[in-house]
Amino acid sequence: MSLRDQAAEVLLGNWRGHNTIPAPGLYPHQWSWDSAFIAVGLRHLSSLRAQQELESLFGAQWADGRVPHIVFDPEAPRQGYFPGPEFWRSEEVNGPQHPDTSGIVQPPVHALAAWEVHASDPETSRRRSFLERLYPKLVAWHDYLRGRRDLGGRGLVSIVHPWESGMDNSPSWDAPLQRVEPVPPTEFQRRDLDHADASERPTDADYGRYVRLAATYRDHGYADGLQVHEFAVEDPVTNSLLAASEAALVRIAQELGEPAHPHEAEVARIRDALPLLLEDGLFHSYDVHGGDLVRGGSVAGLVPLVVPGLPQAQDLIATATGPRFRAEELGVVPSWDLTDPLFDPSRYWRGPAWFNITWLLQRGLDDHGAPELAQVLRTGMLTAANRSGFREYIDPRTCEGKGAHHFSWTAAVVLDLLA
Ligand code: 9YW
Repeated sequence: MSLRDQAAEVLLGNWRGHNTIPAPGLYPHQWSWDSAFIAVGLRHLSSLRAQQELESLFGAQWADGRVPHIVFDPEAPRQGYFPGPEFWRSEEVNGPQHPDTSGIVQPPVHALAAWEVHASDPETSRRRSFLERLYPKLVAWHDYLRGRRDLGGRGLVSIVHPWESGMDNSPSWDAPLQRVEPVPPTEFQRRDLDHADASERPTDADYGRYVRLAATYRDHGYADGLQVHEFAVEDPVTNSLLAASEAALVRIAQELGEPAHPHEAEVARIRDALPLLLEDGLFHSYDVHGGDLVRGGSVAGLVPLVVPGLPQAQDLIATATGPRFRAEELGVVPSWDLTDPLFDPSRYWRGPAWFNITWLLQRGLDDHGAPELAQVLRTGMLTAANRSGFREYIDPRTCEGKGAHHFSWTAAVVLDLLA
């Protein structure tokens, strides 16, 4: 079977009627940023389904504009995932008619995906008023982030939980997490270890801290403020994807005959604020409580390449191709600095390469005058998928597949690259 057919089989196999699960077993519900990447790939199989993927996610949007990081599938086994609906208790905020969701968010890549989905089949999109219906929801989502999450008052969005970064156990969170008292492992039951090797997953102590942060947020009725959030970190992925998504809103607004200048102004505003996170050719996170950058070598710091007109793009390209990430040589981009002792090639976001991030970077490279390197990454991802199948992540040095099998966004990225 061709790689394209195999990718299609994965995506269609993970379809659940209105949305696609990230992978069977480990991830039986709908995840927010997964759905955005999935929609980008799914549009090459069915523009209708790609639209539904985003519509179902935004159908679970909260009244305050937040888009939850998980929408729970009532049909999935109750005990399949921890923390499930009984932990988050979203119905206490949204009422019983609203779908059960988590209360935290993930990076805002959705407007970018919505534009790509529309652009690949404008006729179906217009016939279904896809953008007309989604646009106000996307605006409310961005307003939530801008309005409720500028916890540092510096014009940048803070994430309030490592899961909100999409890069759950990145070493970037180690220092800010130290303030958080872990919930003892006897008080909750992890489900992820039923499906994956403990050596590839976060430790119990980190998991206990994740549970503490989420429970505190819930117990404050999901109110946002520095007194609620012990963990408040300005993250380059969230902020640069917000800018890239505002750039997509410019196009969406133009398509709909709405004013585009507020979105243009937002792109410029975020681009101007981002250097607060820059040091030594890489963007870093900023720990709001500690009042300092979290210096380290996360691939998150290269993701601002997705921001149109980023003045620091050449510095980032030099860092990406230098000894810390060796992108040109490897053809994929490790999630953590290869020269750092914390680099671990098989533990999740502490070293492995991920397809969604490498996909974002190749787009950014094309936009910033580095099409050859972008092409190296495209070839690298396809070679890796050919060798290892549609795994959740890979060892960046050997391309050995790791984590979940039949992973949706890996298949989606491959479909997009082959289109
Ligand atoms: C978890 C679903 C999610 C991704 C995240 C990834 C992981 C969830 O899986 O987190 O249960 O640990 O880190 O980016 O959205 O694929």
